[in-house]
Amino acid sequence: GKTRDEIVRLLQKRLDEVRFQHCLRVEKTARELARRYHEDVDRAGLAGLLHDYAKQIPVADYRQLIKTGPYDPALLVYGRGVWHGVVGIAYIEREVGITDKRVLQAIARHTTGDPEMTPLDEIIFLADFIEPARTLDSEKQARKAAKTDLTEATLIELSSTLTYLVGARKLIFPKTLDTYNALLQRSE
Ligand code: DGI
Ligand code: FE
Ligand code: FE
Ligand code: FE
Repeated sequence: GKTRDEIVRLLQKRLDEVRFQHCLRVEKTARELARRYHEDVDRAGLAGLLHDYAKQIPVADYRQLIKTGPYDPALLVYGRGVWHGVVGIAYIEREVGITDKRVLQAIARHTTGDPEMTPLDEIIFLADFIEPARTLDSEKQARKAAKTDLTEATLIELSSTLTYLVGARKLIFPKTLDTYNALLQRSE
C-alpha cells in the first residue's frame, strides 16, 4: 500500500487548495468521531482524507464512465454533487490503489447516505458536514448531537440536505430520501 504522504500528494494533484484543506479537516474530524464511537481510527481517517478525491474530475469523464460502466443510467441526470461518491470510488481504486471495501463503501455513501449505512459510513457522512469550517446552524446542531448520538446527528444532516435541495429546486436522488426514511424509523 501507499503511505499517507503519498496519498496526500495524489489528493493534492486532483483538488484545488480549498477542497484539499477541507479533506484534511474531514480526515481529522473522522478520526475524532471514530475514537468516540470505537470504530477503526485509521480506516476512518483514510476514508475522510479521500472522501472528495473525485469531486473535481471533469464532468465529461464522468458521463463517459457512467455510459460505459456497470452504472445505472439514471445517474446521468445528476451531477458531480452525486457522482463524486458513488462513481468517484472508481478513480480512488484505480489511481490511489485503495482496496479496503469498507473505506470505499463509506466514500461511496458520503453524499447520499444509504438505508443500511454502518457506523463508519455515518462517521464519514457526518465528518464532512461538521468539520470545523462548517458554521451553519444545522451544522452546529449536528456537531453537538454527534457528541452523544451518531444516528441522530446523521438525521440532522439528512434533514438539512433535503430541505436545501427542495428549497433550491434540485433533483433528489432517491437514495438520499430512502436513507432519511430508514434512519428516522431506526431512531424511533
Ligand atoms: O462534497 P462536499 O461539498 O464536501 O459535500 P457532499 O458530498 O456531502 O455534498 C455535495 C453536494 O451534493 C451538496 O451540494 C448537496 C448535494 N446532494 C446531496 N444529496 C443530493 C445532492 N444533490 C442532488 N441533486 N440530489 C441529492 O439527492
Ligand atoms: Fe463530497
Ligand atoms: Fe455530506
Ligand atoms: Fe466533502
